[in-house]
Amino acid sequence: MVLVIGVNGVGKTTSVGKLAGQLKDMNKKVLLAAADTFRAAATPQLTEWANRAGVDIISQQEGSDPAAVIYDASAQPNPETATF
Ligand SMILES: Nc1nc2c(ncn2[C@@H]2O[C@H](COP(=O)(O)OP(=O)(O)O)[C@@H](O)[C@H]2O)c(=O)[nH]1
Ligand SMILES: [Mg+2]
Repeated sequence: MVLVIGVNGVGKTTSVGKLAGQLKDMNKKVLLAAADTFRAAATPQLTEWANRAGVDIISQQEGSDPAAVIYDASAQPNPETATF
């Protein structure tokens, strides 16, 4: 599991998108968890990166509990999918 934390605008989402693509190229099974439920459009932005990289993403609606998103993602059946 990779947890990405940082202040607004430092490039977290971009870096996560790039990492997801690289890990996918390494034949890793990647699952993104969109736990920034606070900032407007954060989830659609990460979803676009997931689509570009061709990896799965778990998200909930804006304003939901970030911990619930992480819980959902960590509860996925295949432990190899646990890359955030
Ligand atoms: N020059 C440059 N810009 C970047 C880089 N990574 C992200 N950005 C830009 O910085 C802005 C914020 O990036 P974002 O990934 O949304 O940041 P987040 O708020 O931490 O998720 C966007 O306009 C990105 O295109 C980088 O490595 N170099
Ligand atoms: Mg972001």
